[in-house]
Amino acid sequence: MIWSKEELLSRDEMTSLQSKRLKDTVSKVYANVPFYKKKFDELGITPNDINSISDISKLPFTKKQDLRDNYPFGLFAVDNSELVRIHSSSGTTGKPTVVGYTKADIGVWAEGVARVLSMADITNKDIIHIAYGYGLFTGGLGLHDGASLVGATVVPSSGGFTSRQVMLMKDFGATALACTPTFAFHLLETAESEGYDIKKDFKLKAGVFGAEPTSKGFKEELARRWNISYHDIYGLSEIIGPGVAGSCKHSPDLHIFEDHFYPEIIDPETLKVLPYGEKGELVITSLTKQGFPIIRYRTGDVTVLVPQICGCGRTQIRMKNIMGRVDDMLIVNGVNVFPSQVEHVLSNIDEITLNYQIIVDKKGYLDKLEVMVEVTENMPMDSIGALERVQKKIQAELLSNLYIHTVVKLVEPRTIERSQGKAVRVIDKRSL
Ligand code: DLL
Repeated sequence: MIWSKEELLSRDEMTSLQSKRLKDTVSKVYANVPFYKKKFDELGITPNDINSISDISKLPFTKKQDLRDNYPFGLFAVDNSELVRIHSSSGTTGKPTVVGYTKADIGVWAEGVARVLSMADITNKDIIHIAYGYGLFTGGLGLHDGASLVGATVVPSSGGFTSRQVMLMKDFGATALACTPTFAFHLLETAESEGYDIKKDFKLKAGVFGAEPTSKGFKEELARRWNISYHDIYGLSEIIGPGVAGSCKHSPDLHIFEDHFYPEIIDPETLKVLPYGEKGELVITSLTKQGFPIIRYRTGDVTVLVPQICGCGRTQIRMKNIMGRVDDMLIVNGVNVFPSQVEHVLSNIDEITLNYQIIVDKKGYLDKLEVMVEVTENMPMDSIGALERVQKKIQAELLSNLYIHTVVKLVEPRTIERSQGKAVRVIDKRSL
Protein backbone atom coordinates (compact mmCIF):
# COMPACT_ATOMS: atom_id res chain seq x y z
CA MET A 1 0.00 0.00 0.00
CA ILE A 2 1.24 3.52 -0.83
CA TRP A 3 0.73 5.92 2.06
CA SER A 4 1.21 9.41 0.52
CA LYS A 5 0.49 10.87 -2.90
CA GLU A 6 3.94 12.55 -2.82
CA GLU A 7 5.48 9.11 -3.27
CA LEU A 8 4.08 9.11 -6.81
CA LEU A 9 4.98 12.62 -8.06
CA SER A 10 6.47 13.04 -11.51
CA ARG A 11 10.06 14.34 -11.64
CA ASP A 12 8.89 17.81 -12.66
CA GLU A 13 6.37 17.96 -9.82
CA MET A 14 8.99 16.79 -7.34
CA THR A 15 11.58 19.33 -8.54
CA SER A 16 9.16 22.20 -8.24
CA LEU A 17 8.03 21.10 -4.76
CA GLN A 18 11.64 20.70 -3.62
CA SER A 19 12.61 24.10 -5.05
CA LYS A 20 9.81 25.87 -3.23
CA ARG A 21 10.55 24.07 0.02
CA LEU A 22 14.30 24.70 -0.19
CA LYS A 23 13.69 28.44 -0.65
CA ASP A 24 11.42 28.48 2.41
CA THR A 25 13.94 26.54 4.50
CA VAL A 26 16.86 28.76 3.50
CA SER A 27 14.91 31.93 4.32
CA LYS A 28 13.93 30.49 7.67
CA VAL A 29 17.43 29.48 8.76
CA TYR A 30 18.94 32.75 7.52
CA ALA A 31 16.47 34.75 9.56
CA ASN A 32 16.41 32.60 12.70
CA VAL A 33 19.66 30.67 13.14
CA PRO A 34 22.76 32.86 13.63
CA PHE A 35 25.03 29.90 12.80
CA TYR A 36 23.61 29.70 9.25
CA LYS A 37 23.50 33.48 8.76
CA LYS A 38 27.19 33.67 9.59
CA LYS A 39 28.07 30.79 7.25
CA PHE A 40 26.01 32.26 4.38
CA ASP A 41 27.53 35.71 4.94
CA GLU A 42 31.03 34.24 4.84
CA LEU A 43 30.24 32.66 1.46
CA GLY A 44 28.60 35.87 0.23
CA ILE A 45 25.19 34.27 -0.35
CA THR A 46 21.71 35.32 0.71
CA PRO A 47 18.36 33.55 0.42
CA ASN A 48 17.80 35.47 -2.84
CA ASP A 49 20.53 33.39 -4.46
CA ILE A 50 18.53 30.21 -3.92
CA ASN A 51 15.80 29.94 -6.55
CA SER A 52 15.63 26.26 -7.33
CA ILE A 53 16.77 22.97 -5.90
CA SER A 54 19.79 22.97 -8.23
CA ASP A 55 21.10 26.01 -6.33
CA ILE A 56 21.63 23.75 -3.33
CA SER A 57 25.27 23.28 -4.31
CA LYS A 58 25.89 26.94 -3.37
CA LEU A 59 25.05 26.18 0.26
CA PRO A 60 27.56 25.17 2.94
CA PHE A 61 27.71 21.71 4.52
CA THR A 62 26.76 21.05 8.13
CA LYS A 63 28.61 18.49 10.25
CA LYS A 64 28.04 16.71 13.55
CA GLN A 65 30.65 18.97 15.15
CA ASP A 66 28.47 22.00 14.30
CA LEU A 67 25.70 20.49 16.43
CA ARG A 68 28.14 19.92 19.28
CA ASP A 69 29.52 23.46 18.99
CA ASN A 70 25.99 24.85 19.26
CA TYR A 71 24.93 22.58 22.14
CA PRO A 72 22.21 22.36 23.26
CA PHE A 73 19.68 24.54 21.36
CA GLY A 74 21.84 26.86 19.22
CA LEU A 75 20.65 25.47 15.86
CA PHE A 76 16.93 25.58 16.64
CA ALA A 77 14.91 27.90 14.39
CA VAL A 78 11.86 28.43 16.61
CA ASP A 79 11.13 29.65 20.08
CA ASN A 80 11.13 26.93 22.77
CA SER A 81 7.39 27.50 23.23
CA GLU A 82 6.83 25.90 19.80
CA LEU A 83 8.85 22.77 20.56
CA VAL A 84 7.00 19.66 21.72
CA ARG A 85 9.86 17.14 21.89
CA ILE A 86 13.63 16.89 22.29
CA HIS A 87 15.72 13.89 21.31
CA SER A 88 19.42 13.38 21.61
CA SER A 89 22.15 11.14 20.22
CA SER A 90 23.67 8.28 22.08
CA GLY A 91 27.25 9.56 21.64
CA THR A 92 29.54 8.04 24.23
CA THR A 93 32.06 10.86 24.53
CA GLY A 94 31.65 14.62 24.90
CA LYS A 95 28.39 16.47 24.55
CA PRO A 96 25.54 14.69 22.82
CA THR A 97 23.83 16.12 19.75
CA VAL A 98 20.40 17.53 20.49
CA VAL A 99 17.43 17.86 18.13
CA GLY A 100 14.04 19.53 18.64
CA TYR A 101 10.61 19.01 17.06
CA THR A 102 7.53 21.18 16.66
CA LYS A 103 4.10 19.58 16.42
CA ALA A 104 4.34 19.77 12.62
CA ASP A 105 7.76 18.06 12.71
CA ILE A 106 6.34 15.17 14.73
CA GLY A 107 3.65 14.90 12.03
CA VAL A 108 6.23 14.72 9.21
CA TRP A 109 8.21 12.16 11.18
CA ALA A 110 5.20 9.94 11.83
CA GLU A 111 4.29 10.16 8.15
CA GLY A 112 7.78 9.02 7.08
CA VAL A 113 7.54 5.99 9.37
CA ALA A 114 3.96 5.32 8.20
CA ARG A 115 5.21 5.25 4.60
CA VAL A 116 7.74 2.53 5.49
CA LEU A 117 5.20 0.53 7.50
CA SER A 118 2.86 0.73 4.51
CA MET A 119 5.63 -0.70 2.32
CA ALA A 120 5.48 -3.71 4.67
CA ASP A 121 1.65 -3.76 4.37
CA ILE A 122 1.28 -2.98 8.06
CA THR A 123 -2.22 -1.60 8.76
CA ASN A 124 -4.75 -1.28 11.57
CA LYS A 125 -5.15 -5.06 11.46
CA ASP A 126 -1.59 -5.61 12.68
CA ILE A 127 0.06 -5.94 16.07
CA ILE A 128 3.53 -4.42 15.97
CA HIS A 129 6.09 -5.35 18.60
CA ILE A 130 8.46 -2.37 18.92
CA ALA A 131 11.76 -3.35 20.52
CA TYR A 132 13.77 -0.28 19.59
CA GLY A 133 14.82 1.60 22.71
CA TYR A 134 12.30 4.16 23.92
CA GLY A 135 13.75 7.37 25.32
CA LEU A 136 16.17 9.91 23.93
CA PHE A 137 17.04 7.52 21.06
CA THR A 138 14.62 8.16 18.18
CA GLY A 139 13.96 4.49 17.38
CA GLY A 140 11.24 3.63 19.90
CA LEU A 141 9.11 6.76 19.84
CA GLY A 142 9.63 7.25 16.09
CA LEU A 143 8.28 3.82 15.24
CA HIS A 144 5.59 4.26 17.87
CA ASP A 145 4.14 7.44 16.33
CA GLY A 146 4.26 6.02 12.80
CA ALA A 147 2.59 2.78 13.86
CA SER A 148 -0.10 4.73 15.71
CA LEU A 149 -0.70 6.77 12.56
CA VAL A 150 -1.37 3.65 10.48
CA GLY A 151 -3.60 2.42 13.31
CA ALA A 152 -1.64 -0.71 14.19
CA THR A 153 -1.79 -2.05 17.74
CA VAL A 154 1.52 -1.12 19.32
CA VAL A 155 3.33 -3.26 21.87
CA PRO A 156 5.92 -0.74 23.15
CA SER A 157 8.32 -3.25 24.65
CA SER A 158 11.57 -1.28 24.16
CA GLY A 159 14.91 -3.13 24.66
CA GLY A 160 16.02 -5.81 27.14
CA PHE A 161 14.25 -8.81 28.75
CA THR A 162 14.73 -10.92 25.64
CA SER A 163 13.00 -14.13 26.85
CA ARG A 164 10.02 -12.16 28.06
CA GLN A 165 9.78 -10.32 24.75
CA VAL A 166 9.76 -13.62 22.86
CA MET A 167 6.95 -14.88 25.09
CA LEU A 168 4.90 -11.71 24.51
CA MET A 169 5.45 -11.81 20.77
CA LYS A 170 4.00 -15.30 20.72
CA ASP A 171 1.18 -14.75 23.25
CA PHE A 172 0.00 -11.43 21.75
CA GLY A 173 0.32 -12.77 18.21
CA ALA A 174 2.59 -9.97 16.93
CA THR A 175 2.41 -9.75 13.14
CA ALA A 176 5.24 -7.22 12.78
CA LEU A 177 8.53 -6.69 14.56
CA ALA A 178 10.49 -3.44 14.67
CA CYS A 179 14.00 -3.37 16.18
CA THR A 180 17.66 -3.38 15.16
CA PRO A 181 18.65 -6.33 12.95
CA THR A 182 21.04 -7.59 15.64
CA PHE A 183 18.32 -7.57 18.28
CA ALA A 184 15.94 -9.36 15.88
CA PHE A 185 18.64 -12.00 15.50
CA HIS A 186 19.05 -12.25 19.26
CA LEU A 187 15.27 -12.67 19.68
CA LEU A 188 15.35 -15.40 17.04
CA GLU A 189 18.20 -17.32 18.69
CA THR A 190 16.50 -17.00 22.07
CA ALA A 191 13.20 -18.29 20.68
CA GLU A 192 14.97 -21.22 19.02
CA SER A 193 17.00 -22.13 22.10
CA GLU A 194 13.88 -22.04 24.27
CA GLY A 195 12.24 -24.58 22.02
CA TYR A 196 9.70 -22.41 20.18
CA ASP A 197 8.71 -23.49 16.69
CA ILE A 198 9.27 -20.29 14.71
CA LYS A 199 6.77 -21.08 11.94
CA LYS A 200 4.02 -22.49 14.16
CA ASP A 201 4.30 -20.37 17.30
CA PHE A 202 4.62 -16.91 15.78
CA LYS A 203 2.38 -14.94 13.42
CA LEU A 204 5.07 -12.54 12.25
CA LYS A 205 4.86 -11.52 8.60
CA ALA A 206 7.11 -8.46 8.43
CA GLY A 207 10.14 -6.94 10.09
CA VAL A 208 11.02 -3.23 9.99
CA PHE A 209 14.70 -3.15 10.79
CA GLY A 210 17.31 -0.40 10.82
CA ALA A 211 19.58 1.86 12.87
CA GLU A 212 22.80 0.02 11.96
CA PRO A 213 24.62 -1.06 8.79
CA THR A 214 23.69 -4.65 7.92
CA SER A 215 24.88 -6.85 5.08
CA LYS A 216 22.64 -8.39 2.43
CA GLY A 217 23.51 -11.87 3.73
CA PHE A 218 22.49 -11.01 7.30
CA LYS A 219 19.18 -9.56 6.09
CA GLU A 220 18.42 -12.62 3.98
CA GLU A 221 19.18 -14.99 6.83
CA LEU A 222 17.02 -13.01 9.27
CA ALA A 223 14.10 -12.92 6.82
CA ARG A 224 14.38 -16.63 6.07
CA ARG A 225 14.69 -17.81 9.66
CA TRP A 226 11.91 -15.56 11.02
CA ASN A 227 9.90 -16.37 7.88
CA ILE A 228 9.08 -12.69 7.24
CA SER A 229 9.54 -9.99 4.64
CA TYR A 230 12.46 -7.70 5.57
CA HIS A 231 11.97 -3.95 5.34
CA ASP A 232 14.87 -1.64 5.86
CA ILE A 233 14.13 1.62 7.65
CA TYR A 234 16.76 4.35 7.55
CA GLY A 235 17.14 7.61 9.37
CA LEU A 236 19.22 9.60 11.80
CA SER A 237 18.32 11.86 14.65
CA GLU A 238 19.96 14.92 13.07
CA ILE A 239 17.57 14.63 10.11
CA ILE A 240 14.44 13.50 11.99
CA GLY A 241 14.94 9.89 13.18
CA PRO A 242 13.76 6.68 11.47
CA GLY A 243 11.56 7.23 8.41
CA VAL A 244 13.88 9.17 6.10
CA ALA A 245 13.87 6.17 3.72
CA GLY A 246 12.63 2.60 3.60
CA SER A 247 12.49 -0.48 1.39
CA CYS A 248 9.36 -1.93 -0.20
CA LYS A 249 8.55 -5.48 -1.33
CA HIS A 250 10.04 -5.12 -4.80
CA SER A 251 13.68 -4.48 -4.02
CA PRO A 252 16.07 -4.05 -1.10
CA ASP A 253 16.91 -0.49 -2.25
CA LEU A 254 15.46 2.22 -0.01
CA HIS A 255 13.02 4.88 -1.24
CA ILE A 256 14.15 8.25 0.08
CA PHE A 257 11.31 10.59 1.03
CA GLU A 258 12.81 13.39 -1.02
CA ASP A 259 9.78 15.66 -0.71
CA HIS A 260 11.01 16.18 2.88
CA PHE A 261 14.69 15.14 2.77
CA TYR A 262 16.79 16.09 -0.24
CA PRO A 263 19.68 13.64 -0.86
CA GLU A 264 23.06 14.20 -2.49
CA ILE A 265 26.15 11.99 -2.69
CA ILE A 266 29.55 13.60 -2.26
CA ASP A 267 33.13 12.47 -2.33
CA PRO A 268 34.08 12.81 1.36
CA GLU A 269 37.61 13.90 0.46
CA THR A 270 37.02 16.51 -2.26
CA LEU A 271 33.42 17.36 -1.18
CA LYS A 272 32.41 17.29 -4.88
CA VAL A 273 28.85 16.19 -5.64
CA LEU A 274 28.92 12.82 -7.43
CA PRO A 275 26.56 11.69 -10.20
CA TYR A 276 23.88 9.05 -9.61
CA GLY A 277 25.31 5.55 -9.42
CA GLU A 278 28.59 6.59 -7.79
CA LYS A 279 29.40 5.55 -4.27
CA GLY A 280 30.05 8.25 -1.68
CA GLU A 281 28.83 9.99 1.46
CA LEU A 282 25.13 10.74 1.75
CA VAL A 283 24.30 14.39 2.41
CA ILE A 284 20.74 15.38 3.35
CA THR A 285 18.91 18.72 3.52
CA SER A 286 15.61 18.91 5.38
CA LEU A 287 12.96 20.65 3.27
CA THR A 288 10.01 20.92 5.67
CA LYS A 289 11.37 20.86 9.20
CA GLN A 290 10.46 23.77 11.46
CA GLY A 291 12.17 23.26 14.82
CA PHE A 292 15.55 22.07 13.67
CA PRO A 293 15.98 22.58 9.91
CA ILE A 294 19.32 21.34 8.64
CA ILE A 295 21.24 22.25 5.51
CA ARG A 296 23.42 19.76 3.61
CA TYR A 297 24.10 17.55 6.60
CA ARG A 298 26.99 15.15 6.10
CA THR A 299 25.51 11.90 7.39
CA GLY A 300 28.78 9.95 7.27
CA ASP A 301 26.86 7.07 5.65
CA VAL A 302 28.20 5.51 2.47
CA THR A 303 25.78 4.56 -0.29
CA VAL A 304 24.80 5.01 -3.95
CA LEU A 305 21.71 6.79 -5.33
CA VAL A 306 19.54 4.81 -7.75
CA PRO A 307 17.37 7.01 -10.02
CA GLN A 308 15.52 4.17 -11.82
CA ILE A 309 11.83 3.96 -10.87
CA CYS A 310 10.96 0.96 -8.71
CA GLY A 311 8.57 -1.82 -9.71
CA CYS A 312 6.24 -0.78 -6.88
CA GLY A 313 5.40 2.44 -8.75
CA ARG A 314 6.88 4.87 -6.23
CA THR A 315 8.80 7.53 -8.11
CA GLN A 316 11.07 8.85 -5.38
CA ILE A 317 14.80 8.33 -5.71
CA ARG A 318 16.25 5.27 -4.00
CA MET A 319 19.55 4.44 -2.36
CA LYS A 320 21.39 1.15 -1.98
CA ASN A 321 21.81 -0.53 1.37
CA ILE A 322 24.13 1.60 3.54
CA MET A 323 27.59 0.01 3.27
CA GLY A 324 28.84 1.55 6.47
CA ARG A 325 29.97 4.89 7.83
CA VAL A 326 32.85 6.86 6.37
CA ASP A 327 34.48 6.74 9.81
CA ASP A 328 33.85 2.98 10.24
CA MET A 329 35.73 2.07 7.12
CA LEU A 330 38.76 0.06 8.15
CA ILE A 331 42.01 0.57 6.32
CA VAL A 332 43.94 -2.63 6.86
CA ASN A 333 47.42 -2.57 5.40
CA GLY A 334 46.14 -0.11 2.81
CA VAL A 335 43.04 -2.09 1.81
CA ASN A 336 39.68 -0.40 2.47
CA VAL A 337 37.05 -2.63 3.98
CA PHE A 338 33.68 -2.05 5.61
CA PRO A 339 32.59 -4.38 8.45
CA SER A 340 29.39 -5.11 6.48
CA GLN A 341 31.51 -6.58 3.65
CA VAL A 342 33.16 -8.98 6.10
CA GLU A 343 29.69 -9.85 7.42
CA HIS A 344 28.45 -10.61 3.92
CA VAL A 345 31.31 -13.06 3.32
CA LEU A 346 30.65 -14.76 6.69
CA SER A 347 26.95 -15.11 5.84
CA ASN A 348 27.84 -17.50 3.02
CA ILE A 349 29.64 -20.00 5.25
CA ASP A 350 27.43 -22.74 6.68
CA GLU A 351 29.45 -23.84 9.70
CA ILE A 352 29.39 -20.46 11.46
CA THR A 353 26.76 -18.06 12.81
CA LEU A 354 26.46 -14.31 12.27
CA ASN A 355 27.65 -13.56 15.78
CA TYR A 356 31.09 -12.15 15.17
CA GLN A 357 33.52 -9.44 16.11
CA ILE A 358 36.35 -7.85 14.15
CA ILE A 359 39.46 -6.96 16.09
CA VAL A 360 42.12 -4.80 14.43
CA ASP A 361 45.54 -4.42 15.97
CA LYS A 362 49.14 -3.72 15.02
CA LYS A 363 51.79 -6.41 14.69
CA GLY A 364 55.10 -4.62 14.19
CA TYR A 365 54.51 -2.25 11.28
CA LEU A 366 51.62 -4.29 9.90
CA ASP A 367 47.92 -4.21 10.73
CA LYS A 368 46.45 -7.47 11.95
CA LEU A 369 42.77 -8.19 11.42
CA GLU A 370 41.21 -10.92 13.52
CA VAL A 371 37.71 -12.22 12.93
CA MET A 372 36.24 -13.93 15.96
CA VAL A 373 33.10 -15.83 15.09
CA GLU A 374 30.79 -18.32 16.79
CA VAL A 375 30.33 -21.70 15.17
CA THR A 376 26.90 -23.32 14.83
CA GLU A 377 25.60 -25.73 17.50
CA ASN A 378 26.43 -28.83 15.46
CA MET A 379 30.08 -27.96 14.86
CA PRO A 380 32.38 -30.38 16.76
CA MET A 381 34.59 -28.07 18.85
CA ASP A 382 36.82 -31.02 19.83
CA SER A 383 37.76 -31.84 16.25
CA ILE A 384 40.88 -29.82 15.47
CA GLY A 385 40.78 -30.97 11.85
CA ALA A 386 37.20 -29.78 11.33
CA LEU A 387 37.91 -26.42 12.96
CA GLU A 388 41.03 -25.87 10.87
CA ARG A 389 39.11 -26.63 7.68
CA VAL A 390 36.49 -23.99 8.53
CA GLN A 391 39.13 -21.46 9.57
CA LYS A 392 40.96 -21.92 6.26
CA LYS A 393 37.73 -21.65 4.31
CA ILE A 394 36.84 -18.32 5.96
CA GLN A 395 40.37 -16.99 5.44
CA ALA A 396 40.31 -17.96 1.77
CA GLU A 397 36.89 -16.36 1.18
CA LEU A 398 37.93 -13.10 2.88
CA LEU A 399 41.12 -13.03 0.87
CA SER A 400 39.50 -13.67 -2.49
CA ASN A 401 36.51 -11.36 -1.92
CA LEU A 402 38.04 -8.48 0.03
CA TYR A 403 41.81 -8.94 -0.52
CA ILE A 404 42.51 -9.01 3.20
CA HIS A 405 44.59 -11.48 5.19
CA THR A 406 42.89 -12.42 8.43
CA VAL A 407 43.38 -14.47 11.53
CA VAL A 408 40.18 -16.42 12.18
CA LYS A 409 39.24 -17.50 15.69
CA LEU A 410 36.30 -19.88 16.04
CA VAL A 411 34.50 -19.75 19.37
CA GLU A 412 31.71 -21.75 21.02
CA PRO A 413 28.08 -20.76 20.37
CA ARG A 414 26.72 -18.01 22.64
CA THR A 415 30.05 -16.70 23.85
CA ILE A 416 30.11 -13.30 22.10
CA GLU A 417 28.13 -10.68 23.99
CA ARG A 418 24.70 -9.92 22.47
CA SER A 419 23.50 -6.37 21.86
CA GLN A 420 20.10 -5.00 22.86
CA GLY A 421 20.41 -2.15 20.39
CA LYS A 422 23.11 -1.30 17.87
CA ALA A 423 25.81 -3.98 17.74
CA VAL A 424 29.47 -3.30 18.47
CA ARG A 425 31.17 -5.30 15.73
CA VAL A 426 34.60 -3.70 15.54
CA ILE A 427 37.28 -3.23 18.14
CA ASP A 428 40.10 -1.17 16.67
CA LYS A 429 42.95 -1.44 19.12
CA ARG A 430 45.16 0.71 16.88
CA SER A 431 43.25 3.78 17.97
CA LEU A 432 43.25 2.96 21.69
O1 DLL B 1 19.50 5.08 14.35
C1 DLL B 1 17.46 6.25 13.80
C2 DLL B 1 16.80 4.96 13.49
C3 DLL B 1 16.09 4.30 14.46
C4 DLL B 1 16.84 4.44 12.20
C5 DLL B 1 15.42 3.13 14.17
C6 DLL B 1 16.17 3.27 11.89
C7 DLL B 1 15.48 2.62 12.88
P1 DLL B 1 20.87 7.62 15.14
O2 DLL B 1 21.02 6.95 16.46
O3 DLL B 1 21.04 9.08 15.04
O4 DLL B 1 19.44 7.35 14.56
O5 DLL B 1 21.89 6.88 14.18
C8 DLL B 1 21.91 7.18 12.81
O6 DLL B 1 22.47 4.90 12.19
O7 DLL B 1 23.71 7.66 10.30
C9 DLL B 1 23.45 5.23 10.08
O8 DLL B 1 24.84 5.15 10.24
C10 DLL B 1 22.78 4.21 10.98
N1 DLL B 1 21.53 3.73 10.36
C11 DLL B 1 20.27 4.11 10.61
N2 DLL B 1 19.41 3.39 9.87
C12 DLL B 1 20.14 2.55 9.11
C13 DLL B 1 19.85 1.56 8.13
C14 DLL B 1 18.89 6.14 14.27
N3 DLL B 1 18.61 1.25 7.78
C15 DLL B 1 22.88 6.27 12.09
N4 DLL B 1 20.89 0.92 7.56
C16 DLL B 1 22.91 6.55 10.61
C17 DLL B 1 22.14 1.19 7.89
C18 DLL B 1 21.50 2.78 9.42
N5 DLL B 1 22.48 2.10 8.81
